[in-house]
Amino acid sequence: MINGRREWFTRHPSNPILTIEDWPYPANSVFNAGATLIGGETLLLVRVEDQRGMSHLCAARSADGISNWRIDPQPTFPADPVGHPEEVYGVEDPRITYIEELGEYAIAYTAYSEGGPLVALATTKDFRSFRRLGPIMAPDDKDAALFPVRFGRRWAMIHRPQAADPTRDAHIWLSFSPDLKHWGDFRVLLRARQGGWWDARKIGLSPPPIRTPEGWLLIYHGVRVTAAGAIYRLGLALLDLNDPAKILRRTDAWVFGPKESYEVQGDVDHVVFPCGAVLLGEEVRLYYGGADTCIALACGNLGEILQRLLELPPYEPLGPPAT
Ligand code: BMA
Repeated sequence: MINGRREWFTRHPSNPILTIEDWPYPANSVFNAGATLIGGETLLLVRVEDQRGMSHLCAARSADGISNWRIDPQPTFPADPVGHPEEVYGVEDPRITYIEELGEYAIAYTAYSEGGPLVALATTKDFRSFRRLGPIMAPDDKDAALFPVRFGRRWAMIHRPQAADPTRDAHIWLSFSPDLKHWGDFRVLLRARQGGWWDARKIGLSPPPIRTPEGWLLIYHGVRVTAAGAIYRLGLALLDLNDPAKILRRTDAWVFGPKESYEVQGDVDHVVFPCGAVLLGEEVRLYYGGADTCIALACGNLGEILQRLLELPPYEPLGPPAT
């Protein structure tokens, strides 16, 4: 209990579970890792920021998902600015979805292009060799992940476009594709709130949507801009299992926010930023970047989370703000 409130996610006592001290080669920071299960192990595809300020991805594997990480001795997925000019300033924030129909993992990641961050896609079977599909959303767009199944005949993806005009709000969008490469039928899925809300003006998907018997569990981040800088916290939504455009529930209060020293102080203070979650039985394991500097783990119970969400009143859509 915190302030009379039951916690949705509990921090692991060995946090932070990975820091730059663990890295086999020099770099600045490790954070915002994608996560998945492969060969009975947990694999994190870690965002590593090098000492020039640009990021690449590096795989870390562990039998228990907490300790004894085996980290690739070199970048696993370095940016390829020659073959893929959209990666000129690096690759960031991967979200991994296992697609059973293809027998492959799809990685939606941010490619930092000359025109700004955009969404790029790659697939892999083993996190050793990768096939790049290239950019799938124009800049600025990030915080993307695929659903693991088709709806009808189409793949679906969540992402977060952002207008160059900073006075415009950044909402979470849903889009569809017949072939994973060509995307369309764009629509706003979840709106940022307004005014003093913790998730006012700018929100984005955190880990990929999690399939549950009650619907798709969405863990998203909201950004509160204060006089001292931004605060990144997390909220939850539940989407209809057959129609992901339909929102069933959304929490009002945030469910997780920066509190511990490794979340409050780092390269970017007051940030919790998960890009990956794995489901081990009923346990939801949330792997998150702390203050853009380290990787930490928080766990929640899926049954309890769903029960608490279903106790909330049905979702009432937020209209566009009155002008
Ligand atoms: C967001 C993303 C994340 C980062 C966060 C806090 O816009 O770029 O990669 O963790 O800001 O700096």
